[in-house]
Parts: sequence; structure tokens; C-alpha cells
Amino acid sequence: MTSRWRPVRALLACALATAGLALAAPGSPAQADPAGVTRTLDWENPADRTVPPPGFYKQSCCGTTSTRIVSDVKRDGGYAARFELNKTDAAVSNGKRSELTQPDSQPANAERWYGFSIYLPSSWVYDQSPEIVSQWHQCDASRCGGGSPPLALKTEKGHWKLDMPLRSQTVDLDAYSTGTWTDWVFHVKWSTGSSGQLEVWRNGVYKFGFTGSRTHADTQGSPYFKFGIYKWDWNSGSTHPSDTTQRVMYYDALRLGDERATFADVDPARSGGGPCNRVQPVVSASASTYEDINPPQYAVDGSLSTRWSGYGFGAYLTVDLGAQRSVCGAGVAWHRGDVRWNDYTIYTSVDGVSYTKAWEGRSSGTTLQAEVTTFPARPARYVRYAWWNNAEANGWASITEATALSA
Ligand SMILES: [Ca+2]
Ligand SMILES: [Ca+2]
Repeated sequence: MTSRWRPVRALLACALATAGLALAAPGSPAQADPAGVTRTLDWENPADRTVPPPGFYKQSCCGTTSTRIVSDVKRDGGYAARFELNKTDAAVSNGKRSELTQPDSQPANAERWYGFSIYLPSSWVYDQSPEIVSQWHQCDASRCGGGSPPLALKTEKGHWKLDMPLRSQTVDLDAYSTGTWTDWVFHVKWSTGSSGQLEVWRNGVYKFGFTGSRTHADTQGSPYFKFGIYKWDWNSGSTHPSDTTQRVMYYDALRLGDERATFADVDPARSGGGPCNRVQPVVSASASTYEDINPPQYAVDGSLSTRWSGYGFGAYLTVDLGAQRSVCGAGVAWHRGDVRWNDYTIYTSVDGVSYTKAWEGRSSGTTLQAEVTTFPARPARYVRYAWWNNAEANGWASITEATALSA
């Protein structure tokens, strides 16, 4: 506690404490958070609709022009945060930025989960110049905030990119979409040695990761989290060209988790803010039994003209989502589903060993299209569809397409 920046942040902590607020105060979301979620910032708690919200501080020049709470664009509930940065804005902390930040570094070797959703409006035009939209920043021996962040999510030339300067690595995470929310989950085991780990998911799909190397170089602790817009090419003195003069983006469904958290705990899709209609990618399908010409993978090939068929009461199909998701529903399209009903049960599992019932019922018998059933969201990697009987009592379970859904 001898470095120059520590006393400043101690004062900040003191000021927050005086206001009756703890630095890491948990929010009061409508739904109780799992134990591993240490902070929810979805702006649904009225106490969080201040700028900055409790437990964060702001780095922006211009009041509500830079950062404000809005209700017209949101990932969940009724509110989200809007960030605006103009090329003419005054510099803050030596740069052009409109950000909210954790006030403190995290303990050394911390394991952390970060879930958040970003909305880039249609005004987020192509720019040859990049900007960081979420970053993890270190404190060095002399101050908190110096140097390049060891991990940053940015947009550049129409793409999402992940910057990891310590690894001399930039990962292209595909073209971004505007006019829609993009969900992110980051899982990091912070390490200055060889035990670091990173996992990144976008919209519930695993995109990138590594294990066994350092994730940062901060000898005083693990990096802290910042979000908003930082565009260094607009700093005075920069000679880098930029194609635009204003950036506006929205942020919602932020959840910070510790080592007890899981993907599903911080996944923005767990918010329940949207309808349960997002089909989750399947990496493989298996079944308790099947006839050779109708194997289980035919139930996940996207075609209603191919199917899995298995014989017998209790025959079941299982799909593997490849990673834990927040699953709130399932869609099942039945072979001859327009002329006969089917009785079936949907189970989910996080480990592929222990399954719990999520829904049970009968299909309509009036459609060949997928029939959707929903249930309270639950973490799951595996979804099982167990068949009992159909209107023809012929002993055959025949599913043309099976899906798992998230909000
Ligand atoms: Ca919200
Ligand atoms: Ca099929």
C-alpha cells in the first residue's frame, strides 16, 4: 500500500462508505443472483441509475451527454446505459473516453466471470480507426491506469477484435452487427505466470480461449474492468485518420462473477429480458437407440425431411450444446407431427450424467413445424427429449428437428 495511487482510491472508498455504499455492493435485481455473482449492473435497480452507479466511477468529460441511463434501448428490463463520445470532447485521464470503471484492481490470481451485452446502433459506421468498448486494465507500481490493457474488446474496420498485447495477439471475432444486442461472456483466470486462462463467448457461442500462459503483468493484483468507449486515435496529437467524429453505444446486463460463478450465472441471456426464442448451436447429438437409416444427427441437421427414429417406450435423443447455456425452452418437430400427437419429456443436464425434468406434455398433432415449449431458465449443456407414446401407438419415436432455446 505504498504506491501513489492507493491513497486516492482509499479516499474514494471512504467517500462511498460515507454515502452508505460499499465498493463491491451487490445490486438488488428483481431476480436473486447466484452466490458467485458479485455485482449485477443492469440498471433495473433504481439505486444504479446514477452516473456513476455505486461501486464504479466515471471517466468522461460531459455529464449526461457522455453517459446516461435510457429506456428506449435495452437488453433486459426497462433500462440500459448510453455512452457517447465526440471527437471534440475534452480528454479525460489523458484520452478521449466515455467509460465507467471498477475503482480497484482485483486480488492476485483472481478467477473472474464477466457477462455483458453491447448494442451498436446503425450510427456505428465503419471506421478504419479502432475503439475499445470493454477492457481489463492493470495497476503498475506507480499508478493505476497506465499502459495498454492486457485484454481489450474493441471494434475496428467493421469487426469485433480481441487485443492481447502481452501475447502480441489480436483475434478477429468476426464482423459486428449494428441495430442488435451482442452478448459477451469472458472467463479469466488472471495470472502473471503460466496458470492463466481465457475463455470468450459471443451470443452463447464459444469463440476463443487459451490456457497455461500469463494473462497480465500487474504485480499488485489482477486487472480491473472498464467499459464504455475509449478512442485513442482522437487524442490530441494523434495523426491516425478516423472516418467519423461521434460514437454512441449502449450497454446492459453486466454481471461480474467470482470463481464460484458459471457461464449461465453471468450470461446476459439469463436476464429473461427477451423472449425465449434464440436457437442454441448444437455440437453433437446422440440417442439411446436408433435405426441405421435415421441416426440422431438427422434431428439436428436443419432439415424437416430427415429424422431420428428410435424404437420403444422411453427412447431418447440428447443434444450437446458444447458449453453451458441458460436454457429456457426447446423446440421439437415431429415426423408425421401433423397427423399424430406425441407424449414426451424434456430433461436438461449440466454434466451429461445427472438429468432433471424441465417440461412434460403432448405435442399438438396438427403441425410438421417445431413446437416450442418453455420453462424457467436453467443452466444446461445437454438437453434430452424422451419419448413415451404417440397417437398411433406404433412404438416409434421420430423427431425431425430438436432445438434448445435461450432468451
Ligand atoms: Ca437493463
Ligand atoms: Ca432433420
